[in-house]
Amino acid sequence: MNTEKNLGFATRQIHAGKIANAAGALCAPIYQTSTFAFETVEQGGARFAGQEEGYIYSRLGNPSMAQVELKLAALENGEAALATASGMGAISSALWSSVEAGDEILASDTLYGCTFALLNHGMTKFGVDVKFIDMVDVENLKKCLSPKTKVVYFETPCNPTLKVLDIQALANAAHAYNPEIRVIVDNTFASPYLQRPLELGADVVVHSATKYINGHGDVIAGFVISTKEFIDKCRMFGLKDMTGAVMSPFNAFLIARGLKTLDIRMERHCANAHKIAEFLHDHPAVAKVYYPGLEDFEGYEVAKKQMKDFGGMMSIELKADRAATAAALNKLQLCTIAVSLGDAETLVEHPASMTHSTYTADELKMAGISEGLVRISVGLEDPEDVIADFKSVLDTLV
Ligand code: 3LM
Repeated sequence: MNTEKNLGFATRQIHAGKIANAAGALCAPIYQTSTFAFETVEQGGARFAGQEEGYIYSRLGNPSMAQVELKLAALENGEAALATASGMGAISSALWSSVEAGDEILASDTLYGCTFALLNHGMTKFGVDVKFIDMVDVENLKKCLSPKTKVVYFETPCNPTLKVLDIQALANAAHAYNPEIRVIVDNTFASPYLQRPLELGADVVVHSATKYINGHGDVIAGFVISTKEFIDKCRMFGLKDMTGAVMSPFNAFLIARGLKTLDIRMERHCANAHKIAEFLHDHPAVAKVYYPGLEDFEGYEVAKKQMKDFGGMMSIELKADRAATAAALNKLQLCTIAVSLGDAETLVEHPASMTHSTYTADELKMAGISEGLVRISVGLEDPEDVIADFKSVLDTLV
């Protein structure tokens, strides 16, 4: 489909990337194949040499993955996209395609735990310098930019404190210093329905499609979205040679299916989260609610400016100590204690001991992740039922 730019978001999430199939199946078939037949030896050689379009081998491309790549490019308003086996596969394929020994990455001080581990424990082993900075104040970024800086990397809202970073201001600052700096934004918490970093000046978007993009808690997957030039590099080097983190055709099928309802799921996640955040905000057992949609939250104004709505993620700190908090949460009946996010089920987890256990105690402090922080991925249930579940356990703490 080549008129995608003129179509609305809902239409694109359903129709973009449609590929023709011989039987006329409404839902694209699953191309469950590792390799593709060449008509001749010459044709195979021409495809390897890039002289002829066409599939070669599923680590390099496959129609099932191509369909969802076109969808993600259309939804994020990028030229092209690359499907990967996981969010970490997307992040590592993009980063290994961007830096080499001696280069520097400036990264936000609050990141998903494994992204932090990749940067802090992984890439530094191979001669890449990584500095973690608080990017709420753009001046902090400006002070750290240097001729060695090749990548500026951040999430917004950040996992797990929901810190909101000003994408346009950060991208402008990086590009004013050096237009070649690649600004990479992890858009997992917002999804392209709520926020599109490329439209705000970022160069690359990465996603854990395990979350809202798929939305049903049954897939691990990721995407990189950017210019065609960078995506070609990620595909033919970052993915093909460095990580090998290839999405499976079946997961591509599930993502195409999940994407059909992305907008309506996000609207419900946001509406539910708002009600739950307001309830928690007013509950006497709760010390603080971290939700960008609350007017007294630090990131409210920037979130309002760059997001369509405030998302389905929040964190809370309770007044009780860690043991009492855990004992109370263990009594939740409807909400599930689990990591991951963006699913139909409301999921509750403890970042310090789970998603962010890759941080040391000092690193947690630096990132503003307190020992007692509890993260909630608000699901699609009736919000009254989720509120009643929280009320029944929180009331025991007052
Ligand atoms: C989590 N997060 O519960 P995968 N970027 C962001 C993420 O939140 C994640 C990734 C990338 C969680 C996973 S913890 C073991 C479970 C902002 C994942 C990585 O590789 O698809 O898991 O995405 O916060």
